[in-house]
Formats: sequence, C-alpha cells, structure tokens
Amino acid sequence: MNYYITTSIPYVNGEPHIGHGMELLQADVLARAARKQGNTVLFSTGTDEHGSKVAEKAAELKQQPKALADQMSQKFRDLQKLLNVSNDRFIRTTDPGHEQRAQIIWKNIAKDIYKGKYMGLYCTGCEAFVTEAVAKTNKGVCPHHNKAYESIEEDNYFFKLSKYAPQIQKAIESDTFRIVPETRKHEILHVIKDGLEDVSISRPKEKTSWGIPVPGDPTQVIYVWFEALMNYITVLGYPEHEDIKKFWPANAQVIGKDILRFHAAIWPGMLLALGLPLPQMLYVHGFITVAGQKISKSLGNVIHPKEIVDKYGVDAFRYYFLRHIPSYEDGDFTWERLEAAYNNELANELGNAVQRTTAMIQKYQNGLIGDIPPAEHDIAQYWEAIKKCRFDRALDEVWEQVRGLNQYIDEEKPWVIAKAKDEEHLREVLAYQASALLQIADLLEPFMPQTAQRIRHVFQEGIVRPIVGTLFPKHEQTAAKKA
Ligand code: ME8
Repeated sequence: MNYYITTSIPYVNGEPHIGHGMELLQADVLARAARKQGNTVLFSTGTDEHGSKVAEKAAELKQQPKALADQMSQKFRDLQKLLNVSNDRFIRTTDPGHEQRAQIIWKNIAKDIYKGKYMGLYCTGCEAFVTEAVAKTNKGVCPHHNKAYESIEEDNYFFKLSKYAPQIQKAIESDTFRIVPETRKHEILHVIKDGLEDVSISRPKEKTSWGIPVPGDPTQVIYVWFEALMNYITVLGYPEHEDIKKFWPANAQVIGKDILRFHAAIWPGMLLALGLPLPQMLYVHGFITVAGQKISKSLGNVIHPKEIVDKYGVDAFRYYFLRHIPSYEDGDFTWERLEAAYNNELANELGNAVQRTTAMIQKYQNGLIGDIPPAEHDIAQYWEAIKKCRFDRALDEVWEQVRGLNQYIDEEKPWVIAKAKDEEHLREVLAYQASALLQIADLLEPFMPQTAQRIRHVFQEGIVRPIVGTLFPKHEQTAAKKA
C-alpha cells in the first residue's frame, strides 16, 4: 500500500525551534512505522516562503525576500538532518514547480472564485483575516503577536467556502476525514456549525508583492495561506504526475493546533472544489512552552534544537519530545525535566538493561548467547497507540517492557544462577534477556532509530558484539545553570 504523510510547512521568517522539531518527529514516527508495516511511504515537508510576514522580516534585515528564504529554508533542512527525520521530499513554495502548479490549481477552482471587496482586519503575524467579533474580543490587538490588527479595505478574490460547509461537516462527523484528537474535531465542528463564510484568497500586489500572481490579473497575488496549502498536492505533481494518483489522498497530515481552521475547513473546501478526496487523517498537536512560558524571541527563551542534541544526542531529543510532551495536549520543556528523563529513563532503565545483559553474557558465557527465543510480548496496544497518534502512550508501552526486563533480571538474579553453576538455566535466562531487548529495539525503531540499531547490533548475531561507548552515558552535572 502507498502511504503519504505531510507536515505543515513553516514560515521562513524565523529560526527553526523545538515546536518545529516535535512536529517533524511525530510525522517521522508515523512514516517509519508505516514503512515498517511494508507500505511504500512518501513523507513530505518543506518551507512556506511568500507573504507579508516573510517580506517584512526581509525588509527589516535589509535583504531580498528570496535571499532570506534561501538562507532560512536551508536551516529547516539542517534541522531534519539533525533530528534524523526520514522525509523523502522537501518543497519550497518558491520552487518554480509549486508556483506554476499553484496557478493551475487556481484556474481549476475558478468556478468557485469571485471578485469582491474585503473590508476588515488582518494580522500579518498570523497571515490571517479576522472577523469583527474576534477583533472585538481581543480589543483590536492580536494576542499571538501583540500587534494591532491592520484595517484593510481592498479588492480581493474570494473562494466560495460556504458552499462546501455541509460536505466538510459531514466528512468530519463521519470520520471519513478523521481529526485526531477528538477535542480538535469538536472544536472545528463548532466553527463550521457557526457558519463558514467565503474566504478572501488574494491580496493587491501593491500591498503584498511577495507572492504568486493571480492568473490573468497582474494586480493581485494569491493569499499566502491559500497557496501554501496547495503544497500538499503540488509536491506530488498535481495535476498530471503519476504520484498524485498514487499518493493522494494523504494518509496523515500533521499540524499544530493554531492552524486547525486552515487545514480542517479551507483546505478540504479547496480539495472538494478540485474534485479530490479529503485526507484520511489530520493529526493536531499542541504547543510547547519553555518553563511554562510561550516560546518568544522577546522573552529570550528560544531554544535551538541543536543545543539539546549537542548535549544529549539526537535520540534523547526524540525521546523527550515524543514521550514527555503529551501527544494530545500542550506540554512543557525544561532542561531539568529533560535531564531527569535522560538519567532515569534512558541511562538507568534502558541503558542499564542493555549494559547488564551484555556484561553478563560476556562474563558468564564468553559472549555467546545461543538460540534467542522469539519475542513474546503482546504489542497490540503499542500499535493501537501509534494508530491514534498517541506517541507518548506507545513509548509508555515500550517502557513497560524495559521496566519488566529490569525486574526480571532483579528477580532471576543470573549472578546467583552462575554461582550455582546451573548453566542451562543461566543460558535460558540470558537468552530471554537478549530476546526482550531485541523486541524493545524493534519497537523503538520508529522513535529512536539509532538506539534501536545499536541494540540490534549487540545481540542479533547470537553472539554479543560489544557496544561502542555507553548507550546513554550518565550526565553528572546538573542543568541548573543552563535553565
Ligand atoms: O503556521 N509548539 O508556519 P509556522 C509546537 N507557514 N508547535 C509549534 C509551536 C510551539 N510552540 N510554534 C509553532 C505556519 N508550532 C504556516 C504553515 S502549512 C500549509 C503552513 C507549529 O512556522 C505550528 O503549529 O508558524 C505549525 O504546525 C508549525 O509549527 C509551523 O508553524
């Protein structure tokens, strides 16, 4: 089976942060798990490069928008490498292929596009039009960007989203277009039931020139969101490439909670207008705070993923953000909590289980494991958790096994069996330990691929191959000064 998965495409007006990192990792787990199950996977991510937000940042830095985009887009690619993310494609919305295909999409939706006057408010930070009601609630200032809404009155093209509201609602209610978690499904259904209005999908070129021209109207550019959403099919070569037939509809799209409305209302509307099926699943993650505070440049608490990886390694990074940030809610990062998770769970629990098993097989059996029995734990719950995008729960399941193994070792006391010279029993116990670790490695593979590979390397040949360095060397110094 073919399996297509995407992440959102971040704006290139700022450095990649841990929120972007977490989103890539969640999608990476789904992609690796799908490959493990024998699917042909296409995993795509990229960068969102047009619009006022990027243009304003470039102006501030006295750069051309394209130059800023080139430079920042590379940083997002570097992030994927750093985090060992297995994406197959990387799309930039300034790629000529995307620009040309976006115009084709516009033309193919033309029957649902009309010209009108937009009068209202806009936040460049959100790149979003806001209703009077929302503006009133927020007292005229965008709460996310602390910026007064811009009042605009301009000629725009509109997309007849209202026309598709009943179909979108039905698809979401019936789970044909499954939104995970349920809380987000209810949230968007609420928005849809309140009434989906037609949406503005262009901006005058004189105000926002950094964008893709509207076909047949050089005075307008396509609104950045309308065009960015298209990346999910332009990357497949919509309309003519065979990949679109092979991989659309997407099996999973991964996004953050702040962009739910775009992906669960506008995007399905666009797809319906194009006569394309809706994605099977939209997984919506929460937001990460740092020590309880919103990640923000002005608070000076932006942590670059590299700082964490340099200190703890890539798999510790992956582990923390996949297990200790709740998959269905917001979560918090602190250096102390990361250090505790690293020392207690990775070094003491997992690292020790590997270390003890390796050491005993070497000491008592000269490294010989003998026949390793097949894995015996039920992994249905683990797979169920992955299917529901409960990455935290899936890792809880793995850790049940890690703890279970340590407990087994403590109870069986192989060192006592060795003293009693009961060689056969000793061989059985140690072979069981190796088998348990191989199963743990197998389950860890989508989450911590390097660790899984290292554990497999030690045991899989029936003879212990010494591990190079400790799996998770314990961190002695406290992180207090960093925090
Ligand atoms: O929204 N914690 O780009 P973006 C967790 N270009 N996730 C976070 C986060 C945090 N603190 N901050 C941001 C855009 N994110 C658009 C997307 S898709 C066609 C266009 C997540 O750079 C956010 O929810 O603002 C989103 O999923 C992603 O990072 C990119 O955000």
